[in-house]
Amino acid sequence: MNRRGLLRSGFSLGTLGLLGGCNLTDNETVQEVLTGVSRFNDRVQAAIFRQGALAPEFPEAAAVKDFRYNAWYGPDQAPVLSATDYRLNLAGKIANKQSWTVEQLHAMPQVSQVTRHVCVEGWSMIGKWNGTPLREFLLRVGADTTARYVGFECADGYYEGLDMPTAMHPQTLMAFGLSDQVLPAKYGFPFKIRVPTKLGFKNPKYVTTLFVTNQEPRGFWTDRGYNWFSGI
Ligand SMILES: Nc1nc2c(c(=O)[nH]1)N[C@H]1C(S)=C(S)[C@@H](COP(=O)(O)O)O[C@H]1N2
Ligand SMILES: [Mo]
Repeated sequence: MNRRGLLRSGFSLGTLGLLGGCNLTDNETVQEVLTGVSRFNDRVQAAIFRQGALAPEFPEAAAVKDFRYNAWYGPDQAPVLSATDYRLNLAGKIANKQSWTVEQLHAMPQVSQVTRHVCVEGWSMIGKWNGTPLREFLLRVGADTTARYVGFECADGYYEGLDMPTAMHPQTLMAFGLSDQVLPAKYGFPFKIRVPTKLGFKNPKYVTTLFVTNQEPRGFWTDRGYNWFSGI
């Protein structure tokens, strides 16, 4: 049995075993037990995180030009941030908390990446993103990279967090471009955190605040029942 299969069966057997001992009509108890198992699952996944394992990259021709949009509201409601007034706010365990303009962000060295975005809702798509490795940015602003997490707040009220190994992962980008164009508003202008080793919902768009912390940041969809770790 491979590791995934083992985890899966451990999960379901453990869940059944735990549920056997409580009143199955008591919805809240069931929910609490399941949430507890899910949190345990997060810790197991973090423990087996293969440091440095890379998400597959694809030839440029595999990237779609018309990328799919997703959020809990339509593309017309997506926040449109001003290229001149926007500021990225920094908070928490960061030495230089001066805010950043779009111009300053765009001036950082950039790389490109053709990777697959996988949404938990059951679709995936290969896209090409341009951006700066988040790692470079964190080092530039003097982030305490011995802290455990990096958290994000977004212009639409969305929020997410990454464990530090994922934030420092070479493929985790502050993506400023999609399909060789400046990242359009609905895809996250001025940037989206592109994390090819994680599910789509751990890729926050239109980020307005970045913070470094030892307390696990909440996640918009994690608060609604999905696993916090959600990746490799
Ligand atoms: N700020 C913000 N970021 C977000 C979301 C959102 O609703 N708001 N949705 C997430 C989900 S579930 C997915 S699949 C991707 C979709 O990104 P795309 O519109 O670039 O395809 O953004 C993620 N980041
Ligand atoms: Mo998603």
